[in-house]
Amino acid sequence: MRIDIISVIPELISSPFSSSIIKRAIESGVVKVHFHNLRDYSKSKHKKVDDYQYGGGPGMVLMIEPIENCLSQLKSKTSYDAIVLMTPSGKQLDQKLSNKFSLFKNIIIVCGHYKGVDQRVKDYLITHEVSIGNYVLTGGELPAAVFCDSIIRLLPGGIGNETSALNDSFQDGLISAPIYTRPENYKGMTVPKILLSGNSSEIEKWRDKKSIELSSRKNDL
Ligand code: 6GU
Repeated sequence: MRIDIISVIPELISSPFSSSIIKRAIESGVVKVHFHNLRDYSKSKHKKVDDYQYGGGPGMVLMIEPIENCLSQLKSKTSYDAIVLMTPSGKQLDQKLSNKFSLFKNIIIVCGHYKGVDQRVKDYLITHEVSIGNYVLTGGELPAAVFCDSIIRLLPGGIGNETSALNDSFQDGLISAPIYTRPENYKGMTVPKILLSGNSSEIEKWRDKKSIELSSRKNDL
């Protein structure tokens, strides 16, 4: 898979890609991530990428021109399955959306910033708008890193244990059951007996029951 990420602050987004599973996936060639600084695609003297909004109002708006320049340059060399804008008004990310994107070969992610982007970017250049939840962040960089992480860990060879991603919480719409490791008894806090029983069908039943309980209580504070 190839992911191109366009941002006004590319350094804000690159660090999550230099550690752990994501780093290994990149090193093994499972995914290639390219970062592009939007300012490099501005044709103006001062590398301007944003401007005031027509009709008045606070905040700066990302202009269409540098975004279009960057996209057309990328599209002239590679064919893309999706061009995503990270924006709080987009479709809320969930496991199903990550699964869908993990099947794509090449994608572009544009990070929104400031007040937002010129509507014509959404109307003419973008294929999907994605949000990571109902709260506002200062830019689309952290959301893009979250989105990429959730995609990359699903790629074959992108995660150590091949079956692990399929067993994740949410893959079946449920939270995984509680998990424990040694010691069996830590200062009086014990591991549920059933897990030590060796009875795999009973263990599976217990896990299913816990998983349903946890899922129904997930949003209780
Ligand atoms: Cl994608 N962008 C911003 N700026 N804020 C967000 C978001 C995206 N998703 C949730 N909040």
